[in-house]
Amino acid sequence: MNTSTSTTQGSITQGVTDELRRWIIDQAEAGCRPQDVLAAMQKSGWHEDVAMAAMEETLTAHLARRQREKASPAGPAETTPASSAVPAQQPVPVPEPDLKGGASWLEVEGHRLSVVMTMRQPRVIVFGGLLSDAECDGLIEQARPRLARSETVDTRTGDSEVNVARTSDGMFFERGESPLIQRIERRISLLLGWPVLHGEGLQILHYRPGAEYKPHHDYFDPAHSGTPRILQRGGQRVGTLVMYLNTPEAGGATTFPDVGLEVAPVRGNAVFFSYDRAHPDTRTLHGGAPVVAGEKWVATKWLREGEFH
Ligand code: PD2
Ligand code: ZN
Repeated sequence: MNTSTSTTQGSITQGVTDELRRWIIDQAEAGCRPQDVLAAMQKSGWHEDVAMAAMEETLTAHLARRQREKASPAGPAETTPASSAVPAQQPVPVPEPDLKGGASWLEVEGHRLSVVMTMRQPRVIVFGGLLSDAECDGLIEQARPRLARSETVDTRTGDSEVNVARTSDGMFFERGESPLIQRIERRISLLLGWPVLHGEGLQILHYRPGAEYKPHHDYFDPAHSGTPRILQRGGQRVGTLVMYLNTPEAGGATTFPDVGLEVAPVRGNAVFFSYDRAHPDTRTLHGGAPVVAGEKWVATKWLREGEFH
């Protein structure tokens, strides 16, 4: 007979059997994505909250066990890293513009833009003139009255929180919320070959002198317990497009420390990068360098694997 290993009186995972815990570990070690494991559990009748808690509890305990085994000389020989409890990272399709023939210009529905720079690993592309001056001004104007101190997603809980690593003000537009937003989202979708519905709402950030965005990855860390909840809304992020809405007097470059790349913020230009796995090996660590003089406005479009809802 299977018995519950949960000892906390009243825990929501009390009904979770050892057999199910073993199955969760097997799925993780086989490389299944957390959202797929969660979906399978829900399909077989587990309530979402219970399934999520069971996954978190099981994988956290499994990781701790492996770490203890590794630390103890008497324990079994460790052949795989402790992080193997986290699903292995399988590459997934990512957004990518059609640059065949080494195009240095592209036209999207009559809007002409330039390809300023491309890099393979990490995949980074800088576009010139992605937005017109009027579009940059329009976004700033619509965002300004709605700015608040920027929040980032707390990957332990899946909630938003004010983050000291980001000293800008920010806001999110709803997807398609105005004709201007619709036009820009359609252009991005056609440019990158990625459905509008897979995009998060546009985020606007406003940096004052001294403000910065410390280096980070835009994908959600699979090792964090809140990640499965975040991934339910369209899966992982697989690409980022940062569009510059003005040109700061000095500073404010978007930096890629792993490869020593700095992209100067120039009004209307944009930097795109993609990541086919939620892993630092993608070398997509990036940050917003401190603004030295003037201010910096950007619009960010994050692209998910699936439909974002
Ligand atoms: O404003 C930037 O340059 C920047 C840097 C890093 C924006 C983001 N990340 C982002 O919005 O994810
Ligand atoms: Zn970022």
